[in-house]
Amino acid sequence: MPTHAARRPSRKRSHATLAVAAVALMAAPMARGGHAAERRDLPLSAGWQFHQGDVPSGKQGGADAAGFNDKGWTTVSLPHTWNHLGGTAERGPDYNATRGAGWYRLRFTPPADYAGRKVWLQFDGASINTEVWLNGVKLGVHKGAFGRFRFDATAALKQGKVNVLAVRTDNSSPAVAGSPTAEVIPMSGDFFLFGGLYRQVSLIATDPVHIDMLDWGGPGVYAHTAGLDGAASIEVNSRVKNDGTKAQPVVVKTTIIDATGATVASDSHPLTVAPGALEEPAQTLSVPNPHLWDGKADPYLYHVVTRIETTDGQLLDQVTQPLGIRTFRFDPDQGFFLNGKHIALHGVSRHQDRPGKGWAISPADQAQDMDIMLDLGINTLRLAHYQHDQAIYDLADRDGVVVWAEIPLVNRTAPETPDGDNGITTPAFAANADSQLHELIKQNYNHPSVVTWSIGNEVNLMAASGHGVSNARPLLTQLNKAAYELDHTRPTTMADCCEPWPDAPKPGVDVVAEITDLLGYNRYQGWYYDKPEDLGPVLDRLHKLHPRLPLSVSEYGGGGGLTQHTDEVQTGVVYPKGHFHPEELESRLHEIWWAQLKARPYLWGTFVWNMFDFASDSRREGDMVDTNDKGLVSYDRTVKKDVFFFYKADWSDQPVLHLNGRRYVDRVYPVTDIQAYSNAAGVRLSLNGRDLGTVSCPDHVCRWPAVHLDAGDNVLTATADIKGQPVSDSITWRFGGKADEIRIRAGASAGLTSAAGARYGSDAFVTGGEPHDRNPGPETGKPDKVIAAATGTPDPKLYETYREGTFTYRVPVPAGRYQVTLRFAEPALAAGARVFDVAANDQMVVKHLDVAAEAGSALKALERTVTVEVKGKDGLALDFRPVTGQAVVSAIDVVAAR
Ligand code: GCB
Repeated sequence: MPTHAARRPSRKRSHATLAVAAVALMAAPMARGGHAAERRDLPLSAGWQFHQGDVPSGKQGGADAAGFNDKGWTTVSLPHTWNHLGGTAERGPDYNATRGAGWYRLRFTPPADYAGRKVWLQFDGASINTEVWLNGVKLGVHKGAFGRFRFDATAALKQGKVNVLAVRTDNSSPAVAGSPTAEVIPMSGDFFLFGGLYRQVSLIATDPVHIDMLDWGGPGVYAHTAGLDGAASIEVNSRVKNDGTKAQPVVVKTTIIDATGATVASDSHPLTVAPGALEEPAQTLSVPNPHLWDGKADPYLYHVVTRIETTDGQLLDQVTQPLGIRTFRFDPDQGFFLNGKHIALHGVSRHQDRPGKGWAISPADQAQDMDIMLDLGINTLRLAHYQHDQAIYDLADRDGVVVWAEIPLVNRTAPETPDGDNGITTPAFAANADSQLHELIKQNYNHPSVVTWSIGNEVNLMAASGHGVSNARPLLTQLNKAAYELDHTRPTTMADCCEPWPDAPKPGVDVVAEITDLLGYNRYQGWYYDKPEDLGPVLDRLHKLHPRLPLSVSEYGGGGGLTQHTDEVQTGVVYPKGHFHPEELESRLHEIWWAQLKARPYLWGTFVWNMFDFASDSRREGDMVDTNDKGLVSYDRTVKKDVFFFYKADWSDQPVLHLNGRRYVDRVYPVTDIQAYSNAAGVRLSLNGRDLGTVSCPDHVCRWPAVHLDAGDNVLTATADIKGQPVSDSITWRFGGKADEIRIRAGASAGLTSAAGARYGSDAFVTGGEPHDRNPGPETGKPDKVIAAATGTPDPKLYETYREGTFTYRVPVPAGRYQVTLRFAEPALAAGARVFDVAANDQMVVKHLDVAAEAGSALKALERTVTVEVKGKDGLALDFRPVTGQAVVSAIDVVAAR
């Protein structure tokens, strides 16, 4: 098992402090003598009747009507979704990706003390469009799957009686003709939009004079640090609404309390609110000697408590909000500074779904996610591609994690045309993006963890892939302006995929850089395009292009299947949308990427795509369906992939020692490299008790090359001493083969067992040439390509891949006599186009071979078997030397001649 140190005591302390503060906050209003006027909040979680699909509404007897018979519906509790997909090899019987209407109905009796008060229905998030009726009276419609929203339920509510709440949610795809979501962002994206009441619903009672309940779902109290110079000057802007019929003189009492609950600043602001009026008092409070919110080093939290009292001290309403006093800035050359100190922000992006539950996750799930991310050692988090539940922003505040928050403007800046193109930005589309931006900013304004608002992700992707023109700048400019108006304290950002280079402009694809204050680039060098080593140079070029723009890498990542393994990374072909995503490749890519990112101090932040595997119904790749497998952790959160420990070794201050390849147990080759991730200076490895030596771990990667495995079980034990603490990790591999039998599948990243039961490992032990695979696997959403099979063999799959060029295999077999079988199939060329020799330990064994000529045509299997004597310890060298064109080989069997 890997060694996991207990959480640092300092974090434990901050949890304890928070608990004390919470008790103090709840106790405060009661100490004033108790009163019916206090705000009440009743979660409506249990006892809902649910129906998937549509039922008539809007006429007598419809499902919106109080008297509708919903007996046959299913009883559910919130949070809830009907959708179910992702995380499995095949779609199971409970697979449900239906998009459309889902109805919910609830009977409830309001508490007695709600009588005579304003009553509100609050939805913490419902997907995508939500229509709400109370006792048959329509309260309103909300469009957008992620923000909190409220309706005034006072007039429709029946006190002391059973009330009937009816809710129609609709997560129809915007792409369907006439869809009610056609102008509701996002238009598309690589994530599934789960439907339903997937967050909590509650019934809230307030006094008619209240801290505005209808301010874009926001708290109605907004605090920011206006000055920090010895003392902190905190400006608090509140919204006080009088829904009563009489003018009400009130005192707006705002206090700032510290983490122990002690008041450190207060201000009272008397005013009179006319009936129907909204007052917006601004108060400035001074906190002497402020204790700063200093990221993970010290995430110290104050709270702002705003009370609306009558002039004789009776409480009418109260709101408590987090306050972190801090300054931050972004520098285009030096990155991010918090409270004047540089912090290299490194972290992940996260989606909010889980297997079985979809988006309907619990507070415990949120806390577990944050715990796993903290264990990894993140100090920044991109909450992609939309507003997440309040719980996760609260946790980020508590734990000092710096947050990138964003709206779901993804892939497109306009509704889709019937041809699937990016269309024209309609007023309703722009208004919806603007309203989701209002919700995001208002609802999260007070979280000290949030440092930037993102107004979009890859908005010109469709245009860049040939689907219309992006026409992104007008909408982005408008949203950027709106973000400033809502919050002048935070810079804006966005994530860009597709900026054309100045020397290669793409008609119809806007350059969107330099609209927002900051920018993130989503980069997939070595996964979707280019080579992994290209990442750094591409970023340098972008930095040069935008020298005053602080840049981050908002996404980088590659897929990793837990059941898919390769013997030697990057000797075979891996298709990003193919069925084989070996875990080892994901690890290796991150090693290459991270070395480049770490060396570029101008980046203000880096965000791995993605923390967890997540559901995406357009995917059928790696070892799963409906799943994006770029997570560092499995969809169900139970498996930390090897690569998790690579980052943990660098980012966390816990001791890390993790042997890689723990899921590739049944080994095919008798000789293999062994690798561990560790932050130890040196790590010792033993195999079945035999010492394999101590190695250093440059960049946290420890390697023992060409280790000979034993027959049967191989217990590998790594040990180290990290800062005086002994740590160890142990795994067991099995080797069921023989030391003098090696079968190599050339050009392939996956191994294969032949029809006769012979086990081939993935391409290995080779230098030179290029791997090729004729079978690219699936393209998104389409059936797998059918390719022509090689004939004349019971194993056509073996001939789908090949190595081509001038290359040498050094097969690590012990001295002895071997039968060497070389397997070929000419991939495409006619006789005469390709002729080559093969030498075994410098002796010519195949001369002037023309595979197409000898087999009769291309795609026909051809074998050559030779007997070779191997002397000494260096094994067998097989040189493939072209005479005309390039050499090829599809498989090599080296088997002791017995
Ligand atoms: C991206 C998108 C993200 C995808 C990711 C991927 O650039 O922003 O939503 O999930 O690529 O895995 O392809």
